[in-house]
Amino acid sequence: MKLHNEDLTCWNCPAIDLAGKVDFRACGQAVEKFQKSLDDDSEAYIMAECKRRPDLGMFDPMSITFEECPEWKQTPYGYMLKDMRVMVLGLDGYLGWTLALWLGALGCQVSGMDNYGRRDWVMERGAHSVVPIARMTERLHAAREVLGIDINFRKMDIMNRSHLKGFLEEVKPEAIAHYAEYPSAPYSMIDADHAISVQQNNVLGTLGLLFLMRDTCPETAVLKLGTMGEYGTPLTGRPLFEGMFPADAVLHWDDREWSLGGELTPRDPVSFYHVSKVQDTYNVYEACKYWWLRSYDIMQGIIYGVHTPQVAADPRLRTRLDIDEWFGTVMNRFVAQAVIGFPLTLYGTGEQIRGFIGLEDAMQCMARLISHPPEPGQYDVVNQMSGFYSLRHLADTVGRIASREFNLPVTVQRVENPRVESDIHPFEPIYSKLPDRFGFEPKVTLEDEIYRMLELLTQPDIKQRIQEKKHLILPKTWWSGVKKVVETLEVIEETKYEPASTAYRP
Ligand code: USQ
Repeated sequence: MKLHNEDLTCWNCPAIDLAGKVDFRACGQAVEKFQKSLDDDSEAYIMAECKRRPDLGMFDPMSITFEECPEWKQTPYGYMLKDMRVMVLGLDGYLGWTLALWLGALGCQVSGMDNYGRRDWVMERGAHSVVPIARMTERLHAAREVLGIDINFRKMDIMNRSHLKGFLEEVKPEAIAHYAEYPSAPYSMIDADHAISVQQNNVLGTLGLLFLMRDTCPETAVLKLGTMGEYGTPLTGRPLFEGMFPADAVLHWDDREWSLGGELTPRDPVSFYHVSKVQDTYNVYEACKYWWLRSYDIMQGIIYGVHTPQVAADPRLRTRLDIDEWFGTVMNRFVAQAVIGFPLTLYGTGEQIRGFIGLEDAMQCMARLISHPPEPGQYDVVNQMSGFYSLRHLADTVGRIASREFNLPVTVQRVENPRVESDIHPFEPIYSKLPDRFGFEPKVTLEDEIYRMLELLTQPDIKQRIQEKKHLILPKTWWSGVKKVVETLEVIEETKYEPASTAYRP
């Protein structure tokens, strides 16, 4: 079967060395020359060297494909550079830790940094990860002992540019996965101090990183985690395209027409956290334009789950799972609530629709994107999700599996919605790029992952940790600034599901 990236050439490869040979970073004319070389047989074309194969000398970067190059080897997710050096920023988080192990298992040389911010912010709110996580030294030790993965980790803050610069120069990453941001909308809405630290860290941290990449590793691709929430939920029902309008989109006004093809689509973020992600979008977009950096801006749907083969290999390798109102995402919260018999908290009508993706599928997408680097100067956007559902559907699915398979009685409650968001809205996300261009096929169904989460969270020690933080489940953070706990609007009576005739197993 044809691999999604086999026809890419050294032009996309991060091992290419263009510095000094193509001065397109400073001068738009070189772009023209390059275009010309693609269009006709004129003498103007780009020559490059390979950092991994200096023996090639100067060569035409379009002349060797990934399939032909011995530095690229086959993996389940496409050709991947041998021992590819991938740096994970925010390596201690829910996604960062999981990705580090996933890439290590694929044979990448993984490095990464973290300031342990997530541990601190969660502790500041009086919460904890209900899946206990080991200290970093123990995690690294277990990764080596259990999986044979050596991770080059540094404790570091993304805002400390001189430290990060030194690390980038030392590692010379061939791809960067950037998760080193605050991930929470409610946290950013607590008060001015929280909103400011979220925007400072997210926006300025990313901006600083872009400058460092320009100066230390301009051929490296950055996979920047954005969010589907950047688009909001436009009430017109306009499709949520993948970052940019498709080529045939047209603006029609006053009997005139203009092409919108390739322009960034409107953003309508839904919290100060989501605003920080929109600001990142523009900063990354500009950096690709000014300096020919390469980036995939990943508009990820709401993530859920606890399972990958690596994090499940040993209790010390597990990734964190938050269920409090600030750091718990809706699915993770519903499953934890079901485990302790807490009525599932639907905000407002519960008819809100969102895109979702399971942890393991998100990791698959990241591996595919890393193996398929953008071209120099290419800023591209993917909507990373495997399906979309109403929150009520999610609550119902959790209820069904929890009661049928785990004999847990489940009640659902509608509570006042502390957020400013549309309760009832159209939703048409477009998410075809990952399947069409990068070969992504979701592997984990909603039901499978809910089942696996229930298996883990019903373990007595974890259940006990959920119980301990039960008082942090009902939200207190109102977008309006009001200070009170939400009230229950309606209790939807216990949903009874007969036990399945045969046990459900993913
Ligand atoms: N919600 C409930 N009950 C709950 C918690 C949330 O009904 O107990 C509702 C919210 O009102 C919202 C939806 O569920 O309509 C999603 O809320 P969430 O807290 O799961 O997710 P959100 O705040 O949107 O943010 C999360 C991540 C963020 C990521 C985003 C993807 O925290 O990092 O960017 O999901 S997305 O929503 O697609 O933008």
